[in-house]
Amino acid sequence: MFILKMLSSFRRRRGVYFLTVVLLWVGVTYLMWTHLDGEGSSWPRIRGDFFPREEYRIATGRVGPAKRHGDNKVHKAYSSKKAGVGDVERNVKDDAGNATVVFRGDLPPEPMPNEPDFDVVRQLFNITNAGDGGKAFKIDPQRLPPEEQMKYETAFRKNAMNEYVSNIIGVRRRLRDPRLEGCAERYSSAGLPQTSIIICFVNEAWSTLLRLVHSIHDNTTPHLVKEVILVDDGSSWDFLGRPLDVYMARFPKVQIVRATKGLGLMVARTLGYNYTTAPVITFLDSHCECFPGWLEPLLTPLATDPKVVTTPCIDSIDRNDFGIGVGPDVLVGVVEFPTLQFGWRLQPPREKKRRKSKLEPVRSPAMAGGLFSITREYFDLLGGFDPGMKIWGGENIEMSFKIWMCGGRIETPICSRVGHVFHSHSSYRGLREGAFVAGEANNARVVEVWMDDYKKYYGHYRRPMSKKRYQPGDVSERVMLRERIRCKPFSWYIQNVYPEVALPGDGVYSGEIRNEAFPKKCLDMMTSKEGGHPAMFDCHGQGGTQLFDMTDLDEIVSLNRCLARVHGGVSNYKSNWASRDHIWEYKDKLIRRHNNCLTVNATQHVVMGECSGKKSQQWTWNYHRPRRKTVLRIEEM
Ligand code: UD2
Ligand code: MN
Repeated sequence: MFILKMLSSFRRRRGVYFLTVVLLWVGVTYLMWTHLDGEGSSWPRIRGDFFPREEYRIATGRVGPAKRHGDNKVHKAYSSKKAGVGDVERNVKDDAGNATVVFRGDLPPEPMPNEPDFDVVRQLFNITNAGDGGKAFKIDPQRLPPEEQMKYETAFRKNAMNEYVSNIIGVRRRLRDPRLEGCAERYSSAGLPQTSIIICFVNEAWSTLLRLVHSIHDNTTPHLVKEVILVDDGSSWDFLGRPLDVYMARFPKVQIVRATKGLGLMVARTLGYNYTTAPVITFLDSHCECFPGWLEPLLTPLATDPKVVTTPCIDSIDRNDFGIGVGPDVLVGVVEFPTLQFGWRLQPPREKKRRKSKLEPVRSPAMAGGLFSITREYFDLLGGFDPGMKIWGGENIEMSFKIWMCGGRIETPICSRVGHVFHSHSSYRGLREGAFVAGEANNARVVEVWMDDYKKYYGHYRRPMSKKRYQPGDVSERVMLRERIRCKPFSWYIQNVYPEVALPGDGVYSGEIRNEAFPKKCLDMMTSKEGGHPAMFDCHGQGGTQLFDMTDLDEIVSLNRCLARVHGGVSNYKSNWASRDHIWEYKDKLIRRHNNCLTVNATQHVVMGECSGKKSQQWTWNYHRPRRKTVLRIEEM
């Protein structure tokens, strides 16, 4: 009875059911077409016209006038469509008061400034698959017609990199897999914590910024990324406003947070951080490209130890042709003295011995600062970035010191690779007045809070004439933070994390080096320019190029340059911790390597000569201290 009733009612409503089924089918097909790509990614399909073939670039539809940055409606909250965002909003701390979140619309991007005229460019160069795989794309700008040459030059000047070529390569390119053999098997995405990715930018070129976001989309296991937060730190370029919102609408995980005024990179990152919800935070500069498999190795150590901070291997994207040079596998990040600048070295013998295989992560005393993953737990414990720091510089050194001193460590899983454009200069320097002074003040804050009695090794602290370059401001809160979380002293850091350091004036042997045959003269590095030759010079007692330190690794260093034996002579080279040409023995006044001794010859040039013990081979230093037992020397390996 019941079934008969059902059947008759179905017959009556047949038309309605049929229509519903058809509509459903059309809807599902449409959704599948627009939202799934072939690989079953849960991220939306990217329009076909964004594939890295030449044709797509002219196919991008740009219709109607784009609104100018600033005309768009600005709201103080996210669209309610985003689940859970309300909670995040409520958690936002004070500095979020400087932020606005812009609703997305569907306006296409306006033509970019300095965009190449592809009809012209295509006739002159083969631009098909330009830059594909991460390859370089070179063009000779002399062959361009004058108006294109003008764009080429303007774009370079404004971005401190070759934006014109970057635009030809386009907003999306495939990248080869540069990882060492064994990397793919070593890491799995199962059981890893999710990360929020924070990318701060100020006046970044359209193509570099978008290529980064596309590379994240293309080369990341989707479920590992909770959200990607783009923080616009007060850009003034129109296309980074509404057109960027429109473009990013295709990535549901991308959120744009805009500072209403320039905050400087540390505060901007903190602002972005206040919008994150994942247990791990990953920071990237706005001109990076992520290689396949980059994220798992960064997250893996954090899953079991919340105090590990990981940084990828940073490969250099050439600012002229955008070729990504995959660098040596193992580089170690350090902080240089007396400048407190960041630098790279090869791994010292101690680290080489600790690592049991070539795939094992390498530990660094310091990190470059732009690209790293950290657990929310440790980031909070460390007090995040110092809110007293402005614009640019120093924050990476502060992070590095406190990560180690407060119980954690910095390591680079060498299977994680990310490209980064190293600019010819910082393009926002013009935009952010006082960037240079700010960097020095930031350094001074690091020195005051973290370096204890090692302060004196920072150049601007030591030299009274540069007092105005040492303006830490009020650091009391940061000092209290350090006490509260009971971080170790700086001497511990030097002894255990960075014992190979060359602190000017603190070497195993240190001071001026005089030669027995020329008692009024001092050994002088003469120049810090690489390849320069040391010479004998009147002693001036001012340190600088006449202050030499023998490190615990047995290098002889002045002004951050190592005395090196090259082609039978002596020159200065960037210290690297691994080259045997930089290693010396100092014994019985002779500075020697096997049977060759540092010698002043008849024409008073500093050369290498066979050791005989004659006066012109006898050298004396002013100071001597015991060796650090934590250093492993090349000879001891
Ligand atoms: C390095 C780091 C960078 C940062 C800096 C020291 C790498 C590869 N890069 O210099 O992340 O640690 O050393 O401070 O490790 N930005 C803002 N607001 C500003 C200034 C900059 O958002 O006021 C952005 C900028 O758009 C970029 C990022 O911050 O995405 C870093 O600036 P950079 O690329 O000029 O720094 P870089 O790579 O020379
Ligand atoms: Mn950068």
